[in-house]
Amino acid sequence: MTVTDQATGGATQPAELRRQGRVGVITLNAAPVNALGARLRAAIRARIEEAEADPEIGAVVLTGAGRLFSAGADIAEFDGAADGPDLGELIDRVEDTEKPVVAAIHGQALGGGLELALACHHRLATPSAKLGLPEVKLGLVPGAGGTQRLPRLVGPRIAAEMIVTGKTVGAKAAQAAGLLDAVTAEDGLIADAVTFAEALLAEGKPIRRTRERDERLLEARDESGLFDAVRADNAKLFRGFEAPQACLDCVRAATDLPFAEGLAFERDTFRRLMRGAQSIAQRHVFFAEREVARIPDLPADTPTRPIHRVGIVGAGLMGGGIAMNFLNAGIPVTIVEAAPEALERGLGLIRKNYEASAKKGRLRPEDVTTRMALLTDSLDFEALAACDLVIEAVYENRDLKRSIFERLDRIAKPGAILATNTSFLDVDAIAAVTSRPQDVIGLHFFSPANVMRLLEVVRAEKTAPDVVATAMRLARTIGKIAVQVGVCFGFVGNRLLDQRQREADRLILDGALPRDVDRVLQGFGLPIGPFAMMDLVGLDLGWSREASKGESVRDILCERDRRGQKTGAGFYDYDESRRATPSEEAEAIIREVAQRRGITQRTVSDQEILERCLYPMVNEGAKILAEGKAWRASDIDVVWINGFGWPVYTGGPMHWGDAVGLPTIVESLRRLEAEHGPDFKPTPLLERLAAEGKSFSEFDRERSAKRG
Ligand code: 3H9
Repeated sequence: MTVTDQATGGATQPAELRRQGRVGVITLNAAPVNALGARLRAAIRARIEEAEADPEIGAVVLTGAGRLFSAGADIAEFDGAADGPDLGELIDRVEDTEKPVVAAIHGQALGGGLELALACHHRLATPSAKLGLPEVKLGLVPGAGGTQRLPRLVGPRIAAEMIVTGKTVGAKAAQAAGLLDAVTAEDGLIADAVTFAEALLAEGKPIRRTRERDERLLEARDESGLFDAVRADNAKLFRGFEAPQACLDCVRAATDLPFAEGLAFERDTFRRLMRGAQSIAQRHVFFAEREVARIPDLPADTPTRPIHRVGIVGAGLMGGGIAMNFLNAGIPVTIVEAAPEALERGLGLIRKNYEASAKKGRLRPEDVTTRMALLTDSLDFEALAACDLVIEAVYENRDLKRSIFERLDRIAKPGAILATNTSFLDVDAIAAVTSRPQDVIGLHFFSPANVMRLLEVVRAEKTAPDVVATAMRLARTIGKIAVQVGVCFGFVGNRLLDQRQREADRLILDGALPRDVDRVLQGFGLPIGPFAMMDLVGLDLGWSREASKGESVRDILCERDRRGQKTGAGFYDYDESRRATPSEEAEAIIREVAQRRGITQRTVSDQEILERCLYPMVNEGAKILAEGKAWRASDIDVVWINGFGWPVYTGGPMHWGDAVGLPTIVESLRRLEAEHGPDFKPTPLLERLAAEGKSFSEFDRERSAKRG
């Protein structure tokens, strides 16, 4: 029986104390990730007090059960008033313990989990362990002493870098930096930690508390400009986000203030950020990205089909990018093209991409060889017969895609999944040309497919549940975040994009300049404005001179060979290094088209640009929900954050809509409808939620409760 069992009469505890000789081993045991919620905090405190009171115990080892040490504070608690001991107080209490405490880390020690370890008197970890303070990704600073203790162990520069980026470090690097005392054997963590604790007892040295160590802090005083340098090195992370600067300020406080004052500064900063809109949005995204994997009508034990080989039809930019995802995950790929030159070009591009990664040190040269060796190319469609999943990735043409599916139906082995990478087309209609619509699904990758995290899993009317489950599982294997969507024009991502594009196109006729629209949307936090985006993609995508009526701005730009960056001109002019400047010619074309259409141009305010571009997206999201094409509003947020770079600190279009206030959006849409027509008509669901004073997140909660 453990010491805890004796104390609790055998009931399972979230933290247990077991004695090994003179060492008390406290094990955190709160599946799945040992999040430091109220019960676990209370249990750790109780076990520490028991160990301290037990005369048989001379030293303590603190470790985690399951696959990791601890994922940190329980994020779900942040929205309410937390019970039990405050995490910061508990961590201070651990540091105060009169017997040496050794943290024994495996898997991961993240956020509050690492902060707990920092307050232990010594730290050991397995070689595969990862340590980090990722709070910044939740719009927070570490709030339980991490910004004060970490610089004392590793110095302010490494600490600032870790805290501002939220990146984890491996055990070896952590040891080199001074964060770990030693790296243990992979399988002998507890035994090594107990031996380490026994040695401490034998040595009888005084306890070494992190808060009392300040030798590494002097570095910041010696290295002026250290914090500016960290900011400059990570400039991208600071754009629009509040937390990274707050993280730097806290580490600076560690170097400038006595420990207790630095700690107080950190706690105030943490509390301020936790209540702020950015952290609320980023926490929403954290949970939304996990919720999205749960498909309400698909039980968790739905069987999946084995995928040993993937076939890809089309070796273009998209097909090649898709292939790389599977090769990276060690899954063999057969890629098929119709013409030898196209196949050659496609393979060359894949190799070039890998070689570029190797050059940048992101890939070992031998990995390039291994990955390319998994790739089989062919000009013969029959080569796809052995594949368990075939993804069609040819250009967006209904008849072409249908004919490919007719051929696949004849060739593919029974049970093979047949997927289309269409962005807009009707997957039901594609499935209907086969004799096995239950095996057909849409897998909509986003360009560049080897980089973008989003995958829309388009479930057609007859797609079998195990096909959907397989797609969701596979997405995880290749590192994508999959969102299950229903069949409709543009699915979720492009359907919202269409709304924005329509308004952007109208706004420039009304008098806004392309650079105004781009500036406002970039200022909002989107990575690129709609016109710069069109120039980047190419204005002639889906345009042909023969079909051009020369009526729209785009038609005329294309006719004048202003097809975007590749021709050195589009909505903007470009120099040799593709730097954009406003274009007189493009602006004259816009004025000309406006005049022809009888539009009197006027000054358009930034607020009008924002509302006209973004409110219809929220409205369309509501329509998608009402039609059941997405399971949750938060799924739509996940699509736009991961597929289009919507700023995560606003939580996605639907969460942002909630933050603006649905009644405000409805009121503006009604006004815009009166001024500009029915495209702005608020959808009934949006009107209802606004009238009932509800938000999309309440809508999600209610829908989920109804489903049970
Ligand atoms: C913090 O520590 C603040 C302190 O500085 C100060 C406080 C005063 N809390 O991701 P997974 C859930 S802030 C609550 O699918 P994986 C997660 O929702 C925290 N729940 O697994 C999921 O639940 P469900 C700083 C959490 O193997 C389940 O666990 N720490 C937490 O792909 C499995 O998660 C972080 O930011 C949590 N802290 O990845 C680390 N963590 O099954 C956040 C996880 O119901 N966590 N859950 O959907 C992670 O990065 C990943 O979850 C981890 C595992 C790498 C640990």
